[in-house]
Amino acid sequence: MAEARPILYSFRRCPYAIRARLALCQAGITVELREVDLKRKPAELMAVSPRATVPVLVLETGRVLTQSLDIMHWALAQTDDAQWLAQGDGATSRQWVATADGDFKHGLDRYKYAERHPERSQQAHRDEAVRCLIEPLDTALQASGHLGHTGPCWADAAVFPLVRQFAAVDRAWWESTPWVATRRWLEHWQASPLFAASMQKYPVWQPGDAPLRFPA
Ligand SMILES: N[C@@H](CCC(=O)N[C@@H](CS)C(=O)NCC(=O)O)C(=O)O
Repeated sequence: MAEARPILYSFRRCPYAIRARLALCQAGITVELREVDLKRKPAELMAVSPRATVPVLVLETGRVLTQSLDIMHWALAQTDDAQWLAQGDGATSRQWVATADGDFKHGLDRYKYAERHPERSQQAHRDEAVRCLIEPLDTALQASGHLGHTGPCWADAAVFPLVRQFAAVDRAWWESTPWVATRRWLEHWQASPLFAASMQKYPVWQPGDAPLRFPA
């Protein structure tokens, strides 16, 4: 009989789903992954989470986690060998992530889809994102190379997928920028086995499909 596992509704490129998958991998938790087509959300997802954003984690108990940060913290509360929770000073880490998910994401979306936001130039949107996150992040990373006390913490894993998206909008420009510590930090995360495991490709889930394990 197939073993019951938590079910993760996910979308491969979504930065919030990436942070959730990073934490699940880091904690060594295996889930059943259901890749979602965001234009055709499955009824099963809508039934457990009416807002139906991804990621969503449905635990064996029936408890439903609909926020990526809740999934990260749930996973790391099970197993946290590298001390991602303890490494991240609570208030400071929460502030980094709040800025990344708030003002930075606002600027990132407008920089990435500048044609939909002609009220300002693409560069003005990019500058906004740089000012609120990239510059302070670079200062912090110059000191230690990560956001935790003596090593990476959950905030590194939560912020990194959004910075990855930002860097990818104009790779040549990003490579020319002076934020060496941030570029190095991004490269380190992108080259990590954890990220590779988190980015495995899955076909879009259909009801009745055989369960697919994540990580594979
Ligand atoms: N606050 C949520 C945000 C999740 C989110 O916005 N996910 C996007 C994909 S990157 C989504 O599901 N968009 C589809 C929609 O909003 O209908 C979290 O941290 O999990």
